[in-house]
Amino acid sequence: MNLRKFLIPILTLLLITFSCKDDDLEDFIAVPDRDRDEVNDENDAEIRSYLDTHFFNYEDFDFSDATNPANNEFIVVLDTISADNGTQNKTPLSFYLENPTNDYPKLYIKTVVQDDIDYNLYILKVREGEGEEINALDAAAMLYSGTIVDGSVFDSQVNIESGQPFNLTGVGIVGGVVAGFREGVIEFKTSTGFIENTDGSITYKDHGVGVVFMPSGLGYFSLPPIGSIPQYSPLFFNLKIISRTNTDFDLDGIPSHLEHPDGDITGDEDNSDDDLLVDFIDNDDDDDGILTSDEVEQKEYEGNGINQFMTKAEAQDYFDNDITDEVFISIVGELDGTFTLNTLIVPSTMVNGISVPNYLNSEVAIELE
Ligand SMILES: [Ca+2]
Ligand SMILES: [Ca+2]
Ligand SMILES: [Ca+2]
Ligand SMILES: [Ca+2]
Repeated sequence: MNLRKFLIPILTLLLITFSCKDDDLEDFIAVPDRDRDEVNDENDAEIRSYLDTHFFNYEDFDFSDATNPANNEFIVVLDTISADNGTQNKTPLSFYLENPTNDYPKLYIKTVVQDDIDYNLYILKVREGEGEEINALDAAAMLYSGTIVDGSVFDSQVNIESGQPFNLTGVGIVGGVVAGFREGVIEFKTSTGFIENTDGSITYKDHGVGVVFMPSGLGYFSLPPIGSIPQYSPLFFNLKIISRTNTDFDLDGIPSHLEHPDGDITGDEDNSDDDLLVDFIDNDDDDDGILTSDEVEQKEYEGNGINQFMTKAEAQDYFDNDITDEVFISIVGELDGTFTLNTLIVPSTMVNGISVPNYLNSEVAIELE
């Protein structure tokens, strides 16, 4: 689970730094990081060359009917185009990049800005997924394998039951994932559920399937985890996106993704009181001295309470369009087949003709019972 360990090299570096004598320290510092722009240009060329010379097993996927159950078992396999193995007539990956259509498969570039550099993140989308959209502040569960350009695998998760969902964004000492991974994952949607097979195993259905090709600037750059990733190496992640869950880093009852409506997790736009903490890590968003969790009411309905809704989407739709101040938060399935519906009552007050939640209005400081 190397993705979670990306903080460890930094920690190791600090330990080395602080345990070195002055002479050693000079030696150590004598190898500065390479220039990020220069590395990015090299990495991008390397990825483009890979896309020109490799194909994927597109013949094994039914693009005429993406929800064909047979597609649920599909795993992307990348291979070299070569006369030696009889694949000289295969369509290179770069074909989809250069000939964009509305049909799948798609290969496109997502520009991700980090360290003042516009990085090219290449997204191969075999199937987008039929389930829920994923937010950058969510936790997400997925099957994946991570490889470097020569195809060697440095990390993988092949069994969803054995894995915990990843926080896509790190907060404080809780590590997230590398930026390229997060920005790739949120391009897909989740599964719509699973099928229980006769042998008791589970097959997820209609999940997002694809590959993310990232330059090292969106990966580990000069500090890969100890193991098989060279410094400055582009990374490829082969993904099957299964599910998403809310996070609530500041424990104020408002899911993190509802606290950054503009979607920019690094900007200061989502900081209602303009203090040092953006809303999703601020437990008193309007700085009125009353915790956000005391200005909203968390509600939970079990069993019969949600019988009127057949799906999450129906429940969400109901509360989104409801005239009350009740907001849909989540439906959590239990092992016994029952569900718990979580909502929030968000009292609000009219300000200049607009309804503003009390937890975002420092003029209204009413602590709920
Ligand atoms: Ca929160
Ligand atoms: Ca704040
Ligand atoms: Ca908050
Ligand atoms: Ca408050």
